[in-house]
Amino acid sequence: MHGSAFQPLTVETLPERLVRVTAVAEHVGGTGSSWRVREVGDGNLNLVFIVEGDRGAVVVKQALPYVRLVGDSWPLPLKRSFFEYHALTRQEKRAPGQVPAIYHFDEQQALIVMEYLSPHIILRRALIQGRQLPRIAEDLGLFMARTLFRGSDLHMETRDRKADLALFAENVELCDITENLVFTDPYFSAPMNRHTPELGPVVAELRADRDLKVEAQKLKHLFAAKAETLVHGDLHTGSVMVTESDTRIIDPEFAFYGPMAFDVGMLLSNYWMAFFSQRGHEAEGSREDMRAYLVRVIEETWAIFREEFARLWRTERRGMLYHRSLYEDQGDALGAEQALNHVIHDIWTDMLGFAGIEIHRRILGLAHNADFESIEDTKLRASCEAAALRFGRHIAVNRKHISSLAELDRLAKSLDQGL
Ligand code: SR1
Ligand code: MG
Repeated sequence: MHGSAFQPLTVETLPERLVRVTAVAEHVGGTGSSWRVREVGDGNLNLVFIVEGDRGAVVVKQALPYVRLVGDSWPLPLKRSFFEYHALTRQEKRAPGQVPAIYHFDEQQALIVMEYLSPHIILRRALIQGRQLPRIAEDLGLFMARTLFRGSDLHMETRDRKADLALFAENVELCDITENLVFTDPYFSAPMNRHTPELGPVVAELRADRDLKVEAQKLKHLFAAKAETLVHGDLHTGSVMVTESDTRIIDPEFAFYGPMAFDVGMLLSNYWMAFFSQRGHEAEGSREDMRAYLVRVIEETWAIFREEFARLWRTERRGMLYHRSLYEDQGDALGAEQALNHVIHDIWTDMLGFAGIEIHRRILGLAHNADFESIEDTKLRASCEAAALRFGRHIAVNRKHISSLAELDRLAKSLDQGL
């Protein structure tokens, strides 16, 4: 099938079309006719198949020329598969073992054949079920520090970084989705928006909030202009697969050169949304433990991120930024520490802004989170969402004046209790 025009796969056509791809046949084993194929894609954009045979299994992810969630009225370039492939290969180098192994990439067919992660499940589903995964804070804190630091001018040869900046700069349409769906649409009645009906008054309040709208646009400006590192670009809890002992990060098709704080803010905001949704999942018992767990995960993720970032700063800072000739080489290690504190402080401040805006778009925009959507009682759902919206507004607008997560833990708890 190499070199032929793009054709979407189906459960029926996949064996015949992939059986001659050595990497697939080797991992799956047997003949194509004995393969068991399921389509399991539940994301917003792509087809995802699990292919099982005598020897093993693989995942086949194929882009479609449109947004799956909306249909062919919203075309989307197949090239997102190319960006995903190149992001995965870089992430594997920068944070070894934390992304699925890639077995085969076909640019024309926009498909990636990769490791089948089993018995992993999507982190978002695990959190909705009330499962407390012991590894996520450490694994994701390390993943973010390593990929964000090592993809930047703090670490890379600037020629290589600029080449990657140019490569990923073409991921225009996926950035456009984020620019509109995350930073703009939630703040006016954009045609594809939707929200839980009982939220009407809160939504009107937020859309009339001048300070919030200014902040959202400042954050959009940062997102578009701060080409700092190769970000994952869509690092929510639906982009993470987990078991008790393993954490893998998937789906970096939104990757581009953007601000480090974007990935960190998106991930933490999804934990905060999981926190605010717990009240809607208490039919089978209190989720108090789960809320305490999520607060710990947020604190530990940030602490691990900071520590690992600082370690890399001290040991792998060999790019053109904050060059050692200005600090350590002059015996001024303290100067390097001072600069590090400034960099971390900027990430902290911007992370809070991105987190607040991400919460808003998941409740007011097109693409919602199952954490809230799976709460059937719309009155209860709206009360969880309203608390999250208020929290998001607070952290986005006041981000320069928030100094600790402890302060935010208290705020989250009191908003959740309707205080
Ligand atoms: C139209 S795509 C909607 C959302 O799905 C992806 O996972 C991204 O988060 C995007 O914003
Ligand atoms: Mg995705």
